[in-house]
Amino acid sequence: MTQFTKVLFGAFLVAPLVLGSAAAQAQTNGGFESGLTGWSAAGDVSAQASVGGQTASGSFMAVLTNAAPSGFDDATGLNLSGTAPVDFSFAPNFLGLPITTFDLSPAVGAYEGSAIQQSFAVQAGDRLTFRWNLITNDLLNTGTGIGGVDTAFFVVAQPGQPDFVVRLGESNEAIMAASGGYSNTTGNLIHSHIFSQSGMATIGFGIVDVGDYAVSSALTLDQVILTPVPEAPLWALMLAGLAIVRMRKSQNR
Ligand SMILES: [Ca+2]
Ligand SMILES: [Ca+2]
Ligand SMILES: [Ca+2]
Repeated sequence: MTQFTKVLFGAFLVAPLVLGSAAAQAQTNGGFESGLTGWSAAGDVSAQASVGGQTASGSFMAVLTNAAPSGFDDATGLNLSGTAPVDFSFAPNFLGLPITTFDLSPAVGAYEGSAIQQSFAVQAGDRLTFRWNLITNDLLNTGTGIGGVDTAFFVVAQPGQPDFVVRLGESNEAIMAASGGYSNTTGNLIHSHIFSQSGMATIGFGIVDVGDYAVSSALTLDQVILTPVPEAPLWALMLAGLAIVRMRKSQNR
């Protein structure tokens, strides 16, 4: 990777979080039926109909891997875009976060990975749901507790708030059989997040190699849906109005 590419990567990964005050925009293409339109991607990210024997809702889902195009990490064909995962020895930030955020312990660091992110306006109380699946070959350290377990993340960043990082799953939690070059899968799971603050929000998803570069995993994403906070029903507004009128009358006596 050239110095220019390194700088470009760093700028790309940090910029969307810095530009949190950009013009309001709606969440878009959460089903990936328009490919990666509306999303920023780093590393090996592509829209696919299926991977590891798991299929998309609709025609496409996003697939992120930590597999090298050369296939040196375990097998050829697991890198789907031809773009290498981001090497953390070159990239100072990933999803705008320090790499150490993704380390399982100080002794076991994150090595390389891929990510996707999108920014949009939210209201406090809005709910984000998405379908995810961790598909993997990386089961070498099952049961040891540290080292080598690839990890999938979900990140929420909002101006003035600490970044909210969720460890969605680790490769040793994938206990169902997979196919198509992968051994195991967590199966499709749903995650839900409620925004606590109105304004611009950046959401991000990532899959990382931990402990070494070897043995690949994929994170699938689909049905990323923002559901607006329910507005107060009419009767509740009328009751609130009545209460104010009564309060004013009692104050005037
Ligand atoms: Ca879809
Ligand atoms: Ca790798
Ligand atoms: Ca790995």
